[in-house]
Amino acid sequence: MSETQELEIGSEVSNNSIGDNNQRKVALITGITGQDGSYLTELLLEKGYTVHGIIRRSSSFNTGRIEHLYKDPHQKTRLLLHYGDLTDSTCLVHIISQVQPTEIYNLGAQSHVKVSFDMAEYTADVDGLGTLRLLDAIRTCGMTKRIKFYQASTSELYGLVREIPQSETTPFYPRSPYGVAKQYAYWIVVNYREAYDMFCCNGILFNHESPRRGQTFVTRKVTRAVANISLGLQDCLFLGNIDAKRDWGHARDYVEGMWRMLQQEKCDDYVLATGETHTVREFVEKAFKVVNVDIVWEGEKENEVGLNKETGKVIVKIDPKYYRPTEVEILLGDATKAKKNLGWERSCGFDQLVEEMVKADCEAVKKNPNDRN
Ligand code: NDP
Ligand code: GDR
Repeated sequence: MSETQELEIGSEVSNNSIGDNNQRKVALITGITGQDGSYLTELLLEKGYTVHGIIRRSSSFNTGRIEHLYKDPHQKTRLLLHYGDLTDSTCLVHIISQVQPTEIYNLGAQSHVKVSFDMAEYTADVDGLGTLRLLDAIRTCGMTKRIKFYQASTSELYGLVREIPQSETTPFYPRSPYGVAKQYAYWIVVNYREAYDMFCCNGILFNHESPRRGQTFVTRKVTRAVANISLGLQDCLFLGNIDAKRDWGHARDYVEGMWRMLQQEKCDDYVLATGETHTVREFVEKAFKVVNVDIVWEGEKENEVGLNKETGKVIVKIDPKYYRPTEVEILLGDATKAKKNLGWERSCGFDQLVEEMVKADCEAVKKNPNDRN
């Protein structure tokens, strides 16, 4: 990325007349370097948007997921990046006033549930107050009636199960500092919608994965380990609670749902989910099956292990260090409202998702065994 990108962005905006807001398609994405940010950027560029992203200053490159979309800002480009952070209100005001977006997607977050127990205050600051800062930046810029706002809400709000499946009307009971911070963000979005008549949506998204998923989330940790083990580069995969159940979809489907929420006449909150739930254990079995390894389980609880059925070698072990102080045992979403109002449905099934992720990791490991993306 170029040091001069902000200058380029400034000139992009001044060259464009703001004109009729209905004709302009300018998106601002926080969290553009993350899994969802990268898929959403692809989608919006395909739809003719100019996309601005906020990236954090980092001592190493953190733009790997959008590298394929990025062009030197000295050339004509519709993807422009700005340094900023959700903990820095001034930069948010500055970027919004410069970019004059028509849509903002707030995907930036400390998004790891387990890490939120170690960094509770920071998680609250970024995931909770960060959302407030962004909404207030819109107000400060006098753009409450000109910007549609998407908030990355989460099925982690449901936490301790009160109802299965979970829908927009299920009561919240978050079980982690991350979930609690996201609950603050959820309600501040609702409050600003009601108080200032802003177009703000909460997308209550259930887990969604892809080959671009961070490697410390369970699905990608598993698929990367399966690739490594099958290629003789790792002996064993260590996991925490393998009986947790999740409703896993593909990230590409979910970013389409985010965009659809902002294309409606009326703003509202929506669940996006597949309506299927699977244990981590099933995910592990399916993933090893893709490389033709059958697993048999032996032992109980912390002493449980997964053996390669053919060789008898232990390839999965439980390590309690990955347990969470409070766990979300089961998530299963009901996306009926999204289907009815947005015409949204997932297109990728569980088996297809697992296969795509394992195959992508096998390819990636063969190319570069040390790659951490
Ligand atoms: P990722 O962890 O892949 O990406 C998070 C993004 O947020 C990264 O771009 C990261 O930047 C950025 N970020 C982190 N801290 C800050 C900060 N202080 N200021 C600005 N940006 C910051 O998450 P996903 O793409 O998977 O998820 C996107 C959003 O959706 C998140 O808010 C997440 O909580 C939420 N969500 C995700 C679900 C899922 O299953 N994936 C389900 C439901 C909700 P960097 O690259 O520099 O770290
Ligand atoms: P989650 O995703 O907490 O649901 O949050 P994660 O993949 O981290 O965990 C899913 C389940 O797997 C269990 N688990 C392990 N998890 C991790 N990370 N590592 C392990 O070794 C391991 N072993 C078992 C967990 O205990 C859990 O039950 C994700 C994030 O993307 C959030 O930002 C998002 O809001 C929610 O999904 C919906």
